[in-house]
Amino acid sequence: MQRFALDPVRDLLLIVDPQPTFMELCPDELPVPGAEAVIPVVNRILAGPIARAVVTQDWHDPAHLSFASQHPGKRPYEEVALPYGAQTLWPDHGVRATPGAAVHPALDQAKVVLVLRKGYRRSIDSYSGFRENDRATGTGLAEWLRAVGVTRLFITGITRPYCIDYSAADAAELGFDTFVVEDACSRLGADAALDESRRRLESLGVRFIGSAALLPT
Ligand code: VGL
Ligand code: ZN
Repeated sequence: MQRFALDPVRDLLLIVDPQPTFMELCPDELPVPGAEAVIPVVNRILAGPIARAVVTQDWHDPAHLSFASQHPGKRPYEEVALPYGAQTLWPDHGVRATPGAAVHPALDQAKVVLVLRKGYRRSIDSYSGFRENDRATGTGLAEWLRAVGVTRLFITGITRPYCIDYSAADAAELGFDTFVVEDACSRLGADAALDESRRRLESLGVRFIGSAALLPT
């Protein structure tokens, strides 16, 4: 198995949306099967040689347009057309400053040097940590990473094929050497959609690895 010689400046762990709102802890929000099990895997990576991490946090306006509740007659998982294109609708989740939107209390934040909130504009969703769903509004994350010398990203968290895969695609397109740590990511939806997204990511140069590649030998 390939193990990485990790550099304290160039290498960074990106932890996407490690929030109770996506866990069985919040059954009325957006529970993703297996999401809570990601936390101990991420903590194991954080206890290893990786030096720094960034957390992204879904931080939605209470009347966010990605919520089905904002579209009379629509139900979660249906799509609507927004000015920037098709938007999947979700149950209310990740509402700013609510308990479900907090960073999960069991996540070891010792190496977390930035928590970046996204999706806070009512009318634009943001799956990716880099660009909102209009694909034009930047979050500033790429510029921040470059400013501190990061060139290689290992992506973990919640959930494929949404916030993780969108973040990975943008990271690769923005020139970062990008790895998805498969066993440190939750999954939502059909295998076929996950496989199709994986193939698209691989065509962009994203590689898929296991968390053992980031642990000491
Ligand atoms: C997410 C759907 C809506 C995610 C966030 O974290 O993957 N998915 N908001
Ligand atoms: Zn969201």
